[in-house]
Amino acid sequence: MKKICIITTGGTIAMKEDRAAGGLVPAVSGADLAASARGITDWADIAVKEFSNIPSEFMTPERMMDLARAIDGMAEEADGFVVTHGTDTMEETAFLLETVLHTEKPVVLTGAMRGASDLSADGPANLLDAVKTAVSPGAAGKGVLVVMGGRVHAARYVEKMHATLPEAFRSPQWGPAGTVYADRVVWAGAPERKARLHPARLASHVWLVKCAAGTEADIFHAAIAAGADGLVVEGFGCGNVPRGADAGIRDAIAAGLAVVLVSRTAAGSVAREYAYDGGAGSLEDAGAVLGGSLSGQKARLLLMAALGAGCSREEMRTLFRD
Ligand code: DAS
Repeated sequence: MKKICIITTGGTIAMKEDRAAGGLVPAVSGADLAASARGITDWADIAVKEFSNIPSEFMTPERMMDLARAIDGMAEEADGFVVTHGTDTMEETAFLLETVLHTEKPVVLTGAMRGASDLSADGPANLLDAVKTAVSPGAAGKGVLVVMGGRVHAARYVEKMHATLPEAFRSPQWGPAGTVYADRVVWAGAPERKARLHPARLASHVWLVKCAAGTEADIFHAAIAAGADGLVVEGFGCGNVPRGADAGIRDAIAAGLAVVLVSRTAAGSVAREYAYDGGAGSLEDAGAVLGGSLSGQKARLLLMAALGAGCSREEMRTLFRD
C-alpha cells in the first residue's frame, strides 16, 4: 500500500463553529482531520504533518515557498502528498508549488467550502478523494493537482469561482483533469507541468493591475514610483487595454519593470489580434511579455519566481507561452 503524507496548513476544512465567537474558527488538528475521512486507510498508509493552522487569506508567497521546501524535504518519506489548505488562495499555492517543487511525486491540494461542524461538511469527502487521487497511477507526471467536489483540477487551470458553494472550483480553460469515483479516479486530458524554476528567492514587489474601462496611466506610474520589480496587467479580451493604460504600461517598460500581460476573462489566452496601440501585439513589441491563459494572480507568482531566478525577457516569453 502506498504511503501518503497529509500536510495540514489550515482553512475552513479545519474549522468548527464557535457560537460565542460568532462563526468558524480553527479547531481541528491534523490527526482529527485525517480520522474524519472514513475509509482513508483503505487507500493508503497515512502519515500526518501539521505545517500551520491558518485561514488561507493569511497565506503568503513566502510561506508557500516554506511549504515547498517542507515537501521537498520529506520527498523520500512518502509516495505522495496531500495538502489541506484554505480555499481562498488554494489555486495560488498549488500553482507556485508546481512551479518550484523539485519532487515529481504527486502533490494534491484539497480543502472545504463548509466547516467541519457544518451540516453536510465537505471536508472529509474531499480529503478522501484527494488521497484516492494521490495514489492513482494516473496522477504521476501531472504536476500539482487540486481535488474539490469530486473533481481533479490541474494547478495551472483551477480557479475558485464561487464564494460559498461546494462546487466553487472550476477549470474554465479546458475543464477538470479528472473525476473521483467511489472506486477509482478517471482521468481526462493530461495536464502538463510547464514551468520549472528553482529561484533562491522570489521577487517580492510584483504588482497586479486589473484594467477597467478608462483605466489611466496613474496606477502604472504608482508602481514605478513604488519601485516595483514587475507588473502583471489583466487586460480585456485577448489582452487589450485602454489608451491611458497603454501609455502607463509603456512607461513601466521604459522604467525597467518586467511587464506581463494576461486577460481578465476567466478563460482564453492573450493573442496578437489587433494592430493598434492598446492591443497585445503592440505591447509585446514594446517589451511586454504575453502571459498566455494564466490568471493574473498566477502570472504574478510565476513572474515573482522568474525574476527571482534571474530570467531574461526572452526566457520569460518561453515560460509564459501556452
Ligand atoms: N477561510 C477561508 C480560507 O482559509 C476559506 C476556506 O478555507 O475555505 O481560505
